[in-house]
Amino acid sequence: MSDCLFCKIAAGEIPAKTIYEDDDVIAFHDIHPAAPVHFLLVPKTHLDSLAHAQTQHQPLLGKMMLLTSKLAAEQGLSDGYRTIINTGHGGGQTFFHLHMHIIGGKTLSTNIS
Ligand code: IU
Repeated sequence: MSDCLFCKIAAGEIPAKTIYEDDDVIAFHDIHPAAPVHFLLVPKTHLDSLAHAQTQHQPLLGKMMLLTSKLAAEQGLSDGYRTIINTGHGGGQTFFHLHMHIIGGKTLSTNIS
């Protein structure tokens, strides 16, 4: 999507603090970290949200899930981490290009609301 900032980051048109990139995904540090480590894992293809994913995206979504442990380990999250995908306005999503938050580096609350 031409006016999507995450698409522009994925295309290398806008800089980000990138920690990982391959043909399918890019991961970069969140500009407003909610914890000592907070990065986003973003598919390069534009999907507004998880609710827009279809069967054809299953391998991509699986890849993202499996990548979290590798990237979390590389960021020093040896004691664990949290993954969050906010979906839609009601789910707290504010930026409408699918992204997974990976958060850690402190003991996180067990309250997920
Ligand atoms: P949400 O799940 O849509 O609420 O999260 C959007 C996140 O994207 C939020 O944590 C922002 O700080 C983050 N973000 C960013 O890292 N870089 C940007 O240029 C923009 C948003 I716009």
